[in-house]
Amino acid sequence: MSDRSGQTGAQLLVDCLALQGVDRVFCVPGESYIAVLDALHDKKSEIELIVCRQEGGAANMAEAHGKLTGRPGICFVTRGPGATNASIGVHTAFQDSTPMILFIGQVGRSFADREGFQEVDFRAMFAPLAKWAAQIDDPARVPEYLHRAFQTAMSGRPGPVVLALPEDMLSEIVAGKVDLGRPAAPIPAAARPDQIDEAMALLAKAKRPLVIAGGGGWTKKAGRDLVAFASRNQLPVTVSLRCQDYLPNSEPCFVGHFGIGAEPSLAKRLAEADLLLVLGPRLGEMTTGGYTLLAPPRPAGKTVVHAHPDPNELGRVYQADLPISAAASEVIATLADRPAITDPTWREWAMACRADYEASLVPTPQPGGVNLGEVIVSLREALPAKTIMCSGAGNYTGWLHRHWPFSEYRTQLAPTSGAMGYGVPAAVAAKLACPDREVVSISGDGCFMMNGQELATAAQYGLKIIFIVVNNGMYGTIRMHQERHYPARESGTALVNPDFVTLAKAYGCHAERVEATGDFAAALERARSAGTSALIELVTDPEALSIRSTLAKLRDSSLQRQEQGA
Ligand SMILES: Cc1ncc(C[n+]2csc(CCOP(=O)(O)OP(=O)(O)O)c2C)c(N)n1
Ligand SMILES: [Mg+2]
Repeated sequence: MSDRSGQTGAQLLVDCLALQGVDRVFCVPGESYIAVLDALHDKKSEIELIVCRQEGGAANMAEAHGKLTGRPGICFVTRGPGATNASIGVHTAFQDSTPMILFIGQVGRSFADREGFQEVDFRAMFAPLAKWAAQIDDPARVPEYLHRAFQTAMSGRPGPVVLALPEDMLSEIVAGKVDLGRPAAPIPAAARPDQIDEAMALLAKAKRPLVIAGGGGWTKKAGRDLVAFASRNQLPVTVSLRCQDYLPNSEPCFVGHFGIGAEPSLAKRLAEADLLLVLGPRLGEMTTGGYTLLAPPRPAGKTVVHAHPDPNELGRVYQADLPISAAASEVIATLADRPAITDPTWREWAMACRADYEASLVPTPQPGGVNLGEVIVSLREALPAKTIMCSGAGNYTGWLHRHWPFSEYRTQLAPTSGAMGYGVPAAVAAKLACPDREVVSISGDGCFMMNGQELATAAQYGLKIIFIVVNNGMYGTIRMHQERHYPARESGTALVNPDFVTLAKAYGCHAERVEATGDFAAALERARSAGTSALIELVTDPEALSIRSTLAKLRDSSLQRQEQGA
């Protein structure tokens, strides 16, 4: 209840959220923070409260909101069980460099450290998962913590912040008028001009340069600047895992992405390149083929220019010839202003890289009635280029990543963290943030069941999303690893699924099952014209194990290898 002689910690907190421009928060309620829910009741016209069905769903939605908007996605959950459920979204925000703030209701201060009901030390629990994890013990300091949380989430390498809120702190009244502080804003971190000179000088000496873009803090302008810089210098541009929407894939400079298991042709180009211009990504396990395509610390025969916003990342694994501690967007803007290199020697190399990429776009034959590659081609023929594609983790994503040409920044919502269960909640967050855009969620049968309950959230808020479930009756990715290492010994990867069509109908969706590629386009049209969300179940053959191999082929080659004692 509000007290006109002062404000509660919870009211201050909600006022600070409004000051920071927050217009939507995601939650699963808990008795530990009902004072915040009450304060939100007074701010309904400014801040929309989205109530979810599981904290994993809520945290993923907040993470997706942060990805989409560049401002921290906000999630409220309760102590122990709520926070542990929500931790998946914090991990994804950390790995994906997404601004996000998770608020956790906590036991009252007078119970602290007694292992009160559901009490966990969240500073310790989230220490390796968040950029900053703290607890607000004094309601008068709420504005200070909130400002720092927003600033931290967006500055340098963006990421998640976790703030624990003791229950009694939230209801304590702070007398008098409290200064709520300033709205936070990312602080630009630019490169020194001489570093840009040096980068251009190194580039001028190269024969086979390759740009790798990615990482957090990207912007639409960064994509435009990158296209301008790369086109002017005829440079081939790749992107790191699930950063495919950083520049329009139709641009001739775009030559593919380092997915989980990069296209062999792209891996070969990485091996052949003599200069890497790394603009934003970390050069992590996925981009480097498990640190084999690029051997740390100084890949032989390669000059490495590495721009990253966090100086702690530079030199961590790879010791670049030219490390630049600056935001990729700033570095690219400056590079784009420099005069073009005259007569670059790598023209043919760049064209060959693009030709490799274009060849990979053509769907290959697949066993079974539904060819997922051709389904993605149907999607791209039917849907607007600005459709937001949301996915989680699993082999099914291989076809999406390969055959959907991303058109502009933030048409892709997918976890670099490789977390399953992301595609459904991300689509809910995307449709809420962008009601005029079409939103498609693609999940495997395994992935879908991890957060499929958020179909109820989509229904509750009247959202019209297309959910595609690729049902191969297994945790296919793990089955693939099994067949590679322990052939013909399936264990723990087969799934008996519910009837997805009936399940979706129970959530109020239009729903259909598709068992032949040729039936998909018409099913998609019916789904798009339905008045509600729609689910299309694609029944795929477990033999269609990945974009590159059938189950039988992989098993046979593994058995053969075993026989040869390799
Ligand atoms: C939350 C989470 N749990 C487990 C894993 C390990 N994992 C990666 S892919 C995968 C199977 C995905 O299955 P499905 O969604 O059906 O896609 P498929 O590989 O069959 O196409 C599993 C279990 C993970 N990445 N994330
Ligand atoms: Mg599956």
